[in-house]
Amino acid sequence: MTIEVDVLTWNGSGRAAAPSGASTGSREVVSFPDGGVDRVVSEMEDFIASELIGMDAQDISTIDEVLKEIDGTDNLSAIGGNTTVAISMAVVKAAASSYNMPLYKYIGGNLINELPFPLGNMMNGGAHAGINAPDIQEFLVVPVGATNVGDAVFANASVHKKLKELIQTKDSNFTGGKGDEGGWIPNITNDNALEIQAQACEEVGDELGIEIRPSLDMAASELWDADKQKYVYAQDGIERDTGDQIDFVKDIIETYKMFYVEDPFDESDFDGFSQLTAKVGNKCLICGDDLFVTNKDLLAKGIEMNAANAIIIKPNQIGSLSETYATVKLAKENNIVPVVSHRSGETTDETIAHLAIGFGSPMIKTGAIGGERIAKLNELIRIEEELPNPKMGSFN
Ligand code: 2PG
Ligand code: MG
Repeated sequence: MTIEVDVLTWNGSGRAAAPSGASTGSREVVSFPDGGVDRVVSEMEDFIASELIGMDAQDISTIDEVLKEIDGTDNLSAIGGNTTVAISMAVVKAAASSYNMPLYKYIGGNLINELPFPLGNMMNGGAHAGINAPDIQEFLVVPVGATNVGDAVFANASVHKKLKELIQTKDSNFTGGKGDEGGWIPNITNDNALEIQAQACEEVGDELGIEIRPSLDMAASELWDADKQKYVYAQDGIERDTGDQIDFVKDIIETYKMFYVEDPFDESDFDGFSQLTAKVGNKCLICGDDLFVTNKDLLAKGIEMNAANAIIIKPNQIGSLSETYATVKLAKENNIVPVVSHRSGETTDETIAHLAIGFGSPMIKTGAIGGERIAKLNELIRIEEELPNPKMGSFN
């Protein structure tokens, strides 16, 4: 279920819809109140709208504050973070449209010209797939050698296609099934998946003449068993304590030259993150998603502990665009790479493509295949076409 919001100004309009997650972090704001979308729409719409009508769409921080006051809870559980974030995004889009400006320019300024590398989802496991799939949630790739977004998007789609053939060589029963984000769901071990992921990157990279690097979202909170104090890899029949997990992830990063690894530890294990980042943070992006949930205070803790060098940015984890921006700003001030991201449950809303560019995020995580993912990728390509002097973002 989702909610779509329309905001009108006297000379403009904005529309935005909220996404939803399957492997959510426990410290995210609450998506919807009891009663869900229906309750928000039937009981709250008039009330919320009547508070906002007449406010200045340019003043997003005040509007976001008012939404929090209307809600009145710490975690937006009264009206829902998906409600507030959809309003917040629609307001900013309406403000941009009132100036006759695209959203990315309204946020990032007239001189903005850097585009994000798309982090493409190739194979799914864990909470984004069914039983018998790998335990690791997302096998991803980044076409780091691409010189434009169009080529980058094509490279990701090509790896996805190549992987179908490679999966068939390992899993003779493979039916072509896909997971929540359009990645294939193979019935193979984590090791086999890592091997064919690397092979596909190399083969397609050679064919296209573009360096493509493998990456992962381990979504390790989903693997963590608090009673056992172990990460449980059901597909492989292996359990790892935190020390084993550090060695395991470090080994994967080194063996496969991973470009990016997200959530290699449970969402409460800042210390595990710090230890891994100290060991391999100079050669791989170690990214916190459930760890930070786009929350500035949690990021501040992570910065203090050197827990990560990248952060996933999902506006609906925190419930407003102004707080999302505050987190991005803190990340950039501290050389933490902000990676604007979709959710597993997406709509065709293309707002995050504009946010990634406007925020100066060098990477966007928005899948590779499927209409709701392509909506964002196509928007990036359109923006690239309209920029006078586009170039790919940089990770420094
Ligand atoms: C993640 C996301 C998106 P979800 O874990 O990073 O890939 O999944 O939206 O289910 O949290
Ligand atoms: Mg994640």
